Amino acid sequence: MFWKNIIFIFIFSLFFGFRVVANGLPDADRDGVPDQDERQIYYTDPNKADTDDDGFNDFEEINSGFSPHNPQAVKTIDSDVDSDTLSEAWEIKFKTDPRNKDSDNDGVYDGVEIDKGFNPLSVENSRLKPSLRINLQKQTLDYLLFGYVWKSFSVSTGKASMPTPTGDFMVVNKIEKAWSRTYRLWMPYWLGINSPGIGIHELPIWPNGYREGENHLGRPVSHGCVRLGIGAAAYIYDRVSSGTPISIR
Ligand SMILES: [Ca+2]
Ligand SMILES: [Ca+2]
Ligand SMILES: [Ca+2]
Ligand SMILES: [Ca+2]
Repeated sequence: MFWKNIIFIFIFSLFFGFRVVANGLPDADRDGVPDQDERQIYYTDPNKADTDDDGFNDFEEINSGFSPHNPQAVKTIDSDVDSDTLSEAWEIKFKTDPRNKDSDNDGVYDGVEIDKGFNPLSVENSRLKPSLRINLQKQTLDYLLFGYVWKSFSVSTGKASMPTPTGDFMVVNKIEKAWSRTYRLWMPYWLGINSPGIGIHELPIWPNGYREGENHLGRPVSHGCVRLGIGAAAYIYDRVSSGTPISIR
């Protein structure tokens, strides 16, 4: 059976001028990674099976999570060949060039653009479209890009008697310093969601300057809102807009 397949592939290759394919797509160096993926996703050499000359071909390295650009045995998640603060694993997800600090040549490094919420493949100031995921059990808020967790923060959600609603929501308004008439305190970096009276905001501040609940993060003690720590709230506020989806589970 094995030899029958080899003979078949040989005859097939003769007919098609030795054009080799992977997953039905052209694969010039026969390493199992199609030419177009080598050019557009992995930035490996489509005409050289072992781009980094370490004895393992690109297909083997990519599929076992090792860097095809680094001759050392380094995982893509730990490899940053171009020192743009973005690991190769993330470069693959964003389809940025792991050998080029600034894939779109707009003067801002790939890792910096992504962390600031901008598209690293566009010289226009186009924004990435993040989503938020709140886990009530773990008391965490995840900030996701392309469905992957880019940042995760500790939160305080509603106490048992005033639980945070669960389901799929979205951001409906943003107020840099919102005032709660009910509780008479400030809620910095307010992100209202489409559930009445519920939002995501920084730890509240009383008019006398007292900051509520700095030790509450990680515990469900709020009145239903999702409280974020100092720094974390501003980070999220700056990167989401009306319409950003939020999952609360
Ligand atoms: Ca190939
Ligand atoms: Ca290699
Ligand atoms: Ca890069
Ligand atoms: Ca750039």
